[in-house]
Amino acid sequence: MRAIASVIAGFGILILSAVAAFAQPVDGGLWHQPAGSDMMASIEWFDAYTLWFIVPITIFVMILLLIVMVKFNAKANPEPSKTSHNTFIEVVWTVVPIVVLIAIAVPSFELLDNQFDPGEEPTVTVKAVGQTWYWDFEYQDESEISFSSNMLQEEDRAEAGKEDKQAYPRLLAVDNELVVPVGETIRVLVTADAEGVIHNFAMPAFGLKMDAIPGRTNETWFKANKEGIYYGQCSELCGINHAFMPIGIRVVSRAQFDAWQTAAADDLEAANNELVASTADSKNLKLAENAQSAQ
Ligand SMILES: [Cu+2]
Repeated sequence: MRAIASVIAGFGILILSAVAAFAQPVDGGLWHQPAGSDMMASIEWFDAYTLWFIVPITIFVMILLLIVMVKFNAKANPEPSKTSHNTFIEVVWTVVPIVVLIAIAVPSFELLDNQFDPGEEPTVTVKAVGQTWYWDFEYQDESEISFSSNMLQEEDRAEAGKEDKQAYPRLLAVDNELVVPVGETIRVLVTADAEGVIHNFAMPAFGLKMDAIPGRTNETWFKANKEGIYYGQCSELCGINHAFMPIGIRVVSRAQFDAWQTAAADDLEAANNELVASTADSKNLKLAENAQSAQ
């Protein structure tokens, strides 16, 4: 009963967090986080699509096994059949798997290809460098903004204006989020400190996961559908503080992004504080809208 209750609660939180656009893991969550990009929506579609093959095949094989166990055990069937060939069955069990594999391979390769090629020129390019144990972000444009992003310490919450634990969850919130504009293609160059170890830059809501390897630059991209704060974590076991190097991406409007970039070139902390304050306002607004529509 408690398990069921926690699953239901998990869905509740999932829906709530989708409304407030803070993508993060939830207690008792069973499924993917709500998709924050078309790429993630495609991955979810592919996940459901393959289940249409996996589930019937599993049930079919189980039924065959049960028939064999019941009908053809030594007791029920003491005189075994001496059949060694059956052309029809052999054709069927060759052709059907080929058809199934093609039906899975075609959308799978398409998805894989899309993950490497956004199909349009990115408007923002950011380099993400895995350090032991935090992330460095460097904007590859004339703003030349670069900063480190460390996990938010509990004692720094008040000063950072990040007391809201839904928007800034423990162990996921960071001091400086990566800021990007909504609805635009963001190129991410992923690497790791040359003296360091392998990390992985991952953002579940965007269907994003890329190894950060010292001495090598991997390229990936994402396009966020909705403004909000999205959380991911280093996803390659990298040492003692592996669990404490979260990734926070703040998706804002183009106007907010331009204002932030101009301000951040001078004073990153002031520019970030501005965004923290504006998100608090828009969140209150959203909650107010929900309360109204519930009435
Ligand atoms: Cu790690």
